[in-house]
Amino acid sequence: MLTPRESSSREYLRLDGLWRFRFDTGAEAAGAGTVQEWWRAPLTGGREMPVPASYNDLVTDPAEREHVGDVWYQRDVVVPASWAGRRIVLRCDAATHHGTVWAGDTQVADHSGGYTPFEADVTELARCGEPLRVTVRVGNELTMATIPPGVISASAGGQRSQRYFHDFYNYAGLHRSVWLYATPPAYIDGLTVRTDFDPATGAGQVCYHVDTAASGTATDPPVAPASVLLRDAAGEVVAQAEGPDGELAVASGRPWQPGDPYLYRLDVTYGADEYWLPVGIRTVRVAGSRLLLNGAPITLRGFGMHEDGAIRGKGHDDARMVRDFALLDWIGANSFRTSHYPYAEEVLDYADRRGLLVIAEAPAVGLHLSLGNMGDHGARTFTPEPTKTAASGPEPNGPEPIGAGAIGAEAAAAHLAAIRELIARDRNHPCVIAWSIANEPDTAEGAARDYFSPLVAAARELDATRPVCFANVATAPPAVDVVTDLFDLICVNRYYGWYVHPGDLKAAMRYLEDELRAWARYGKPIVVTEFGADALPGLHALPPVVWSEDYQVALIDASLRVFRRIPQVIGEHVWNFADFATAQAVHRPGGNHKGVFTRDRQPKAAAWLLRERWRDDGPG
Ligand code: GCB
Repeated sequence: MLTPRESSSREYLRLDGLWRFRFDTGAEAAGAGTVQEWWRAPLTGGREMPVPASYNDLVTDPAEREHVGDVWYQRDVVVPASWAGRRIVLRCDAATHHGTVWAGDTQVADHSGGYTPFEADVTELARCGEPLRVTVRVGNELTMATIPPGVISASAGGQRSQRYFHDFYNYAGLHRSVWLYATPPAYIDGLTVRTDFDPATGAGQVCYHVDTAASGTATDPPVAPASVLLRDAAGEVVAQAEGPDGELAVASGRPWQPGDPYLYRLDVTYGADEYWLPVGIRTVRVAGSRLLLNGAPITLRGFGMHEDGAIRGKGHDDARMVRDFALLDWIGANSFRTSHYPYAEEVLDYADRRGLLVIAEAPAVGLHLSLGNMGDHGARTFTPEPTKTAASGPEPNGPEPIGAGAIGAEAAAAHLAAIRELIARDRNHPCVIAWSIANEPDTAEGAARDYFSPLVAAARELDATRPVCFANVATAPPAVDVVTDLFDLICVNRYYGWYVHPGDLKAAMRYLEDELRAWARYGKPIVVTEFGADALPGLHALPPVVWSEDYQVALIDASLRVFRRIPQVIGEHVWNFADFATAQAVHRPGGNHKGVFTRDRQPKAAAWLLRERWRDDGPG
C-alpha cells in the first residue's frame, strides 16, 4: 500500500471537510446503525463533523464526549468523469480504533488499529461522473483483544464506560484524511528502499524493490518490468535501473543527516503508472554502546510527544505540526519518539525534510495491568490465569476489574498486526532510526519473555536495517526485567524526583544514577525515553516545589547532569513536548502537565533551560 501522491498517472481527492455524522447510541449489541444499515441512505439527524478531527471535544454533552461504541460519518463525492477506465481506491489514513467502510451499499473495508491506514479498490462501485456515497463506521472500544487494551463496563442504567491503562485521552474519530484516488489499472503497488553509505569513500547505495499489480479492469498489463530513476535534489538523474529489484550506486553520495537532510527522489515507472518517493541515503547501526548514523556516533536530544491539541484532539493538523517542528528547531532538539502510536504520515514526511530523527512506536501502550493509578493492584498482564485475589479487588462502585487471562493470544495477534502495519508504512523514511514495539509493558513478569520474543523476531524480519527497542517501565529495573537482552537499544522511562522521591532531588538523582549505571552493564546504548515533572504554567516557587515551573526546571537540569556522567546514555527525551489531554482523574488537572510547552505551544521555563543546553551542544 502506497501513500497517495500526485504524478502524471495518479490523481486524488482528499475528502477533508464536514461529513454527516451520527452517534450510535442504540441499545442493540451490534449498534443501531449496523442493525438498521445506516450506510444505505443519507444519515439523518442533521449533525456534521469535521475530518480530520476527534469528535470528543467538539460536542457539549458529557455523555457524547465519553461515548463508548460506534459513530457514523458519511459524505458524497462526485467521482471525476476523467477517471473512467482507471483503478479507483478509497483510503482511510486513520479510523481510531476500528473502521468499517461502505462505498454506496457495499462494505469494502474493515480494519482494526487506530493509527495506520487501510484502503479498498472501489473501481467496480464508483461510477465516473456520478456521486458516490461514502460511509465510515468508527468504533472506539478498547478490550483485552485490542491494542491498546481496555475494559468496558456498563452501569445499571446501561451507560457504558471505557477504562484503559494508558495516560492519554481516548480520542476517537477519523483522525487523518480520507482519500479517493485513481491509478492506471496496472499499477505500482508497493515500494521498499534500503540504503547504504560508506563514510570513508562517500559511496552511497539504494536497493529497491517494486511490487506491481493489475486490477480486474486491466485489459493490457505492461510487458516491460518496472524501471527506476534516482534523481538528486536538482532533478539530475544520478542512477537508473530496470526490473522489480535492483541496486543503484551513487558514487559520491550526500548522506541524509540532521542539519543536512538531503533527499534524493526515486521515480518509478511501470507501464502507464508513475510513482515517486523521497529517499535519504543513510545508515543506522548499533556498535557496542554507541548509536551510529552514517558511521558517526549520535546523541539524541528531544521529546516524547503526542498528537494532541485543543478542539481538534488527535486530528492531524498541518498548522500544529509546523508549529511543533518550529519549536523543536528553536529548542535545539534533533529527535522525538512517536509516543505512543504511529503518527500521521505527514509528520514523518516532514521529519524527513526537516532532518529530525524519529523513534517510531507501535500503539502497544498500557500492557501493564497493575501499574500505578491506572491498573489494579496485583493484576497479572501476560500470565493466563485469574488476575487478582478478593483482597486486592476494587472498592464497591469502583471501576470494572480486569478480567482473568488479561493480555493473551488475541492481543498478541493485534500487537503483531500493529507492528507489521507500522513497519510496512514507515520503512522508507530516512528519519525513522528505530522501532519501539511497546511502551512500558510489564517486563518484570516472566511470561513477558514468551510474549515479546516472537514480536521482536517479526520486527527484525520485517526490517533488518533498524534497531528494535521498547520503553522500559520503572517497575522492571535491571534486576527483574526479563526481556532487555532481546533488544538493540535500552530505552528507559524514569520519574525519579516525581513519582519517586518527589521534592527530594538529591536522593532522586542518586537513585537515577545508580539505576542507569546498572543498565550500562548491558553494554548497549541507553536512551532515557521519558523523564520529567508536571508543571502548572505560571506556578512559581522558591525554593522549588512539585508542580511549579521552577521544580520542572530543577529536575530536568539535575537529570541532564546525571546523564552526561554516564557514557552509555546516548539519548535524553524529556516527557513531554507539550501538555496533553488525559482521561479525567484527580491527579490530572486539565490533563498531563509534563509539557515543556503548554498545550497551546508556548514555552514554560524549562523550555529556555533546554534551549540553552541543547543549542550549546550543536547539531547531532
Ligand atoms: C509514563 C508513560 C506516559 C505517561 C507518563 C506520566 O511512564 O509512558 O504515557 O504520560 O509516564 O506522565 O505519568
